[in-house]
Amino acid sequence: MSKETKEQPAAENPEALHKLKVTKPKEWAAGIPAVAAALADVFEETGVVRGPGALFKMNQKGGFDCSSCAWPDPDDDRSPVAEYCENGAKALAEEATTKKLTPEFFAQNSVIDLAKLDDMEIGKKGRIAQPMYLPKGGTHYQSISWDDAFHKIGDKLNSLASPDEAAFYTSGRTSNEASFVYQLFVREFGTNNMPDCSNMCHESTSVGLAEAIGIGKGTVTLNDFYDTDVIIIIGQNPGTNHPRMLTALEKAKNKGSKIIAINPLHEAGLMGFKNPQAVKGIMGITTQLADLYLQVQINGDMALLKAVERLLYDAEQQEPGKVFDKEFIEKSTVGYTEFIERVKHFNVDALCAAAGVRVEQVKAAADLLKYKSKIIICWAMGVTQHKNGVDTVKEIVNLTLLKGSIGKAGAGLCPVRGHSNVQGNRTMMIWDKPKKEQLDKLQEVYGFTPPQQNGFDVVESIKAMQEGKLKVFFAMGGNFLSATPDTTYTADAMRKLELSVNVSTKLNRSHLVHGEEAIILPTLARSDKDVINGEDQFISCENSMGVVQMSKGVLEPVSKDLLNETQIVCGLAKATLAKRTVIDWDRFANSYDAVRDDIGKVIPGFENYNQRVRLPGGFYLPNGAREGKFETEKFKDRAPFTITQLPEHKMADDEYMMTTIRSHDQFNTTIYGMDDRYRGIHNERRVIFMNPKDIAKAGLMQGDKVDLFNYYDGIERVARLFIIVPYNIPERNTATYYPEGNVLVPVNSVADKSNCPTSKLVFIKIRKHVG
Ligand SMILES: Nc1nc2c(c(=O)[nH]1)N[C@H]1C(S)=C(S)[C@@H](COP(=O)(O)OP(=O)(O)OC[C@H]3O[C@@H](n4cnc5c(=O)[nH]c(N)nc54)[C@H](O)[C@@H]3O)O[C@H]1N2
Ligand SMILES: Nc1nc2c(c(=O)[nH]1)N[C@H]1C(S)=C(S)[C@@H](COP(=O)(O)OP(=O)(O)OC[C@H]3O[C@@H](n4cnc5c(=O)[nH]c(N)nc54)[C@H](O)[C@@H]3O)O[C@H]1N2
Ligand SMILES: [Mo]
Repeated sequence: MSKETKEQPAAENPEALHKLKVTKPKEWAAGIPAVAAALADVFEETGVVRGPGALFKMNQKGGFDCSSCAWPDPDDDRSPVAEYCENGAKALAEEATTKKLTPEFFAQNSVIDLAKLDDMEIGKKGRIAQPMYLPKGGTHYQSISWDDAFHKIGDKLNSLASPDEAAFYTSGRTSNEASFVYQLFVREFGTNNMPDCSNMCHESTSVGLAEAIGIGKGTVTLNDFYDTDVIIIIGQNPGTNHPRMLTALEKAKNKGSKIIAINPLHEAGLMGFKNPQAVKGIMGITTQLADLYLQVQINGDMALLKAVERLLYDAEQQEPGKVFDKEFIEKSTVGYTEFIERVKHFNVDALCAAAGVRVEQVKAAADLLKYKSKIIICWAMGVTQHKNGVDTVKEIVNLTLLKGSIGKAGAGLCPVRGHSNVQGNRTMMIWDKPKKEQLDKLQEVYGFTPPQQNGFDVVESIKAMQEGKLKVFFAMGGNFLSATPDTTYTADAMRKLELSVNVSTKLNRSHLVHGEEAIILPTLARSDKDVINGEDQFISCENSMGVVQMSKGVLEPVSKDLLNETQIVCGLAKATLAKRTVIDWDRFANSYDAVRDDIGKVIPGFENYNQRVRLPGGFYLPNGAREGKFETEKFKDRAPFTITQLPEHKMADDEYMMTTIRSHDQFNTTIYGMDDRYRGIHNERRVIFMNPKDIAKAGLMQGDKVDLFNYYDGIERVARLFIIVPYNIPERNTATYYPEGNVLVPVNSVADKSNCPTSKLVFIKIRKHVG
């Protein structure tokens, strides 16, 4: 065998180091450097005319929705020139690039050679400009017509022994319209195998909130932030991942709200903010954000919440009726007596020790909350990506219920979503566990019988690929290989597929680690003009607060050979289902209005969709919990208190907890640059943040090169070549960047009930790197 056929395309970023420079971490976020960094990116990637012009349309009424995160836009007073952030601008630069990947590019670069590049280099190559096909045994992608691509996929799907041998993944950027037709096609084809990025993200939130308050979504609106007394931010880094949230926090602070941050790292964006869009920020004046910073241990959140509950209970005993909202508890909850019986026995000292936070600090937090009930609790991945993620979400609800901090202005639950339409995807039934009434509705409206049994989620899909139960994997966006846990295992699983297909804007590693045959289908990005039959079109998305809004791209697409995602689904549906379909796919492909009409018939809350989506600023979806109505299945209009367990972590002397985090220069697996400015890291991603005492105890030094490893399920997993960076992080806690750390996250290490990989806690050991 020649070397080329023996070697496999690499599953990971190569182990190669750049020239790391470490500076002092920052104590505030945004400001002039942020805007400058963003504009430099846009200019470089897109040319002066394309980028900045498009930026002004971002997040404006009638403009396009930034694809970077799901933070909402202000309902009314949007900044006339700029309602974007540094990272939104970087996201735009990344997709609006004029570089494109021609068939010649693929002829010159083998798949194996492309996989030797690092993730940033792969992504920066340019936009995919035409459908590409990698035949069985092939070394290079070659161009293929849309028609041939659809038929190849359709024929393969039809050759399967069962529709359940295929899985259809979704990343969270897909519009409501495309999501709806996608799930409709997949269900008419005959499977519920619809894993999505949510399974690795806020699934613990969706599961926990559905059980606790009757809806798997948050309850606050943006205006609640301007009418609240205390905002608690747990396991979320808004300065990097939701920068526009800082504007809301600043406004809340100016109106007198207090902020409590709970995080093992001192994140710049939680400490201070210079608003680049206010004169004050341009002058360099910083707003202090967090009034109290609780530097918990990784996964110490549950212990901390319980300690706060116990302190509040004591305060309530001293001043009955002043601390807990007894009226609300009586009227709207169940299980208080049993719950409080446990709280009475909580030991504050032991809980604070388990949380890794000093008792006085926790008392200060309880004091801030004591007489207040306008409390908003925000959270993200630091809460959900844990074995006990669902329980921690429910403990957050418990605290909210004690205080009556839900169902009224200025208060409520605020899980901050990631991808710009991840919440909308689920509303549109992108779900491996659809509810019976949802499936019945499809049957009623379309007349076919949808599959009834649950499908595979992300982790189940990976295992099913390994076991040969899945033969075709189709991804609507995303980068499945690099986003999922256990990179080596997952790559091995993906190589066993007969066909892997990715609908994509840009090249990524999931196109390079492939099944026997592979196809890449290029699509329009959010900022691209979408023209059907000579008319400019718009799509719509749902943000983190349940607002559905239109989004209209403004840039000329880089290639004439791109289809929008809805057209791709319709083309594939026709090629696959042919005469057996009961749906008029051409009607959908030719008109988003037709799709929206159907959404209105199937999905609750979307009545008159076409009319309401055209209102400036869009419309709010119904949300019972927001009005204090808890449509829980078991407890009829009441929210239950949940009794949760405290997680216990036993570590060997040479073991550490490791969490995986995003740098300031990435969007998930898309790497914009090698810096993490706020944390003082420059020009390198293969770093491990460690407490200086741990470094000394282990006989290591700053700058040492190490390998990280663990033995879960009796398998050795090794992440090679990381550089030690001393950092302000609790002892025995460490952090690495995602996706470099993913090799260490075992596929079987998942959250109870939500099956979300425990990306925020794996146990590792550290040894010096040899060689
Ligand atoms: N620019 C940019 N924006 C993004 C993304 C991006 O990659 N880049 N990704 C998008 C997506 S899909 C998502 S889901 C969100 C993610 O947004 P975040 O959840 O903010 O992102 P992470 O970096 O994963 O980690 C969040 C924080 O959790 C802390 N943390 C880690 N472990 C723990 C713990 O055990 N307890 C507590 N309390 N904190 C902990 C980390 O220190 C970090 O500050 O952002 C979205 N927006
Ligand atoms: N260790 C660890 N692992 C994690 C996480 C973590 O914190 N730690 N976070 C998890 C989370 S929260 C998430 S959400 C997942 C993310 O998982 P994914 O959503 O699968 O990953 P992304 O990196 O967001 O996907 C980026 C790719 O999407 C494609 N793309 C971009 N825009 C479009 C578009 O408009 N249409 C189409 N069709 N394609 C497009 C581009 O090709 C790009 O390469 O990763 C998870 N994995
Ligand atoms: Mo996410």
